Amino acid sequence: MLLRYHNNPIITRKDIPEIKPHLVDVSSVFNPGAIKHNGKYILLLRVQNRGRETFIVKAESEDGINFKVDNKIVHFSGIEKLKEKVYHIYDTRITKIDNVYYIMFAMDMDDGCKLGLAVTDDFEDYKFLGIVSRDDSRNGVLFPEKFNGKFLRFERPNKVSLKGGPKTGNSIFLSESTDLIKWKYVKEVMAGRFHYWDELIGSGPPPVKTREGWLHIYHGVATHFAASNIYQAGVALHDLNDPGILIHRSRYNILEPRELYELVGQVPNVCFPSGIIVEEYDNEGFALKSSKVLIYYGAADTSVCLAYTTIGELIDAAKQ
Ligand code: BMA
Repeated sequence: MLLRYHNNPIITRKDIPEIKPHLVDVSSVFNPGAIKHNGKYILLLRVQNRGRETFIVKAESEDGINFKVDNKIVHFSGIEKLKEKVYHIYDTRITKIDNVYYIMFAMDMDDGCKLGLAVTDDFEDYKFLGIVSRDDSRNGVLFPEKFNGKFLRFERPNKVSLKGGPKTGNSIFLSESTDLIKWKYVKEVMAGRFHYWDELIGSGPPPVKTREGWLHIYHGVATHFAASNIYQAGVALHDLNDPGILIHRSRYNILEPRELYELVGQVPNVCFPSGIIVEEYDNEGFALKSSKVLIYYGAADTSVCLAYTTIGELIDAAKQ
């Protein structure tokens, strides 16, 4: 359903400049957060070196396709003050609220994976705001506006353990906060569909406001009785006033590993959508049905890819 860019992948390990001492001859680049800032397309890339250490690096583009990767590593200032050890920061999701950009990410710590939050207004200086989940959780995505004075997010508590693997999850929760730091669960909004394409699930990019509801792209994992984990993308629509209400959810995935760069790599069979850029909104802030949509995804935990669609097509897919 999504249309792949014909020259995928758009960013590979070869596009990452040498940033000594950490990034030399890197292994992979994938799962980027995405947003438009001052007319430019910005990606926050997840880059892994041969020590399996993870770094976030910014890339910038005029057209959303040809990206120039920065020659410095993003530093979330203040994070160095944490007493706990942070092993990895990864899978950034970017949301603009009131003219600043919030970046939510996963943090691998000794007591599991936590959600972390940082803020920037220029993609030059980033401030770490804190660890923002008590439980083991991943795939935190902020809504771009407040609801009755409260911030909302979807997140995916990690409560399921795959054989031999880390904790993962099969349900997405809505959570709320007044200060962005302390969060509480409101309710479970979506559960994995056992035996189908989305047995385990987690949000993809942050939700998009449309006239028909909040458009929510998510990833689903088919586990094939532990034989193989296939990561695909799907789409759902949630009530505009109460995103805890799921209105529609795609029966079929909208993107699945088919191309060689998705089927083969450091982790095979992965399409992991993490960034979305919607080109046109109306003057009340709703994405236009006719608007072009760019979806950035990690392919096989190895490279960054791009796929196109429109808001109208995503809505139709959610209703199928
Ligand atoms: C998930 C996350 C993603 C990754 C995917 C496939 O659990 O760790 O970052 O892309 O697995 O390995």
